[in-house]
Amino acid sequence: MGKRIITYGTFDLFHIGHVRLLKRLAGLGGHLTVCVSTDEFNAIKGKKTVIPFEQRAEILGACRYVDNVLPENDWAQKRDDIMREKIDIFAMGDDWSGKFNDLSDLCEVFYLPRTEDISSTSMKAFMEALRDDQLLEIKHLIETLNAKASAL
Ligand code: C2G
Repeated sequence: MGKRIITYGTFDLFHIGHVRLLKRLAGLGGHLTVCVSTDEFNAIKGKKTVIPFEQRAEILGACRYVDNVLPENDWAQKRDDIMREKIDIFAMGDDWSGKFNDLSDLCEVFYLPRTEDISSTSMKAFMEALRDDQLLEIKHLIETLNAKASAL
């Protein structure tokens, strides 16, 4: 019976950084629970997501490294979750390093290195940029067509 692990996050635009974290966490023990931030909680975190909670939770449930998916509704639920789920290890990416050490009376607390050069935020920015490029291309096309039309 391996150790029981728990982690928390938004997991918007599921990407390789998320996969690598979950794979490493699954390697630490025998059972991985992921608590996914609800849309309401993300509003509290000041995070705007692209993918709604139900789909983010379903995507995580389909991940081979994940055994259980729970909603994360607020900052304060971690202690109750750890006790109820009989968690041995709480782990997060190291952008949270030190932030949850108060949980160390309940379980081991680990922070794992983030995957560089990928984030939901950068993916959103890339998509926004693409949209601007496309708009610019359409604008030039319209100007060309207008120029041709007025030359007729
Ligand atoms: N992560 C990572 N590498 C990345 C991006 C994210 O390892 N390139 C990790 C983060 O460190 C985090 C997890 O993936 O452990 C989920 O990241 P987010 O969805 O950004 O989670 P966040 O919004 O930070 O929410 O109560 C804790 C919060 O809910 C964490």
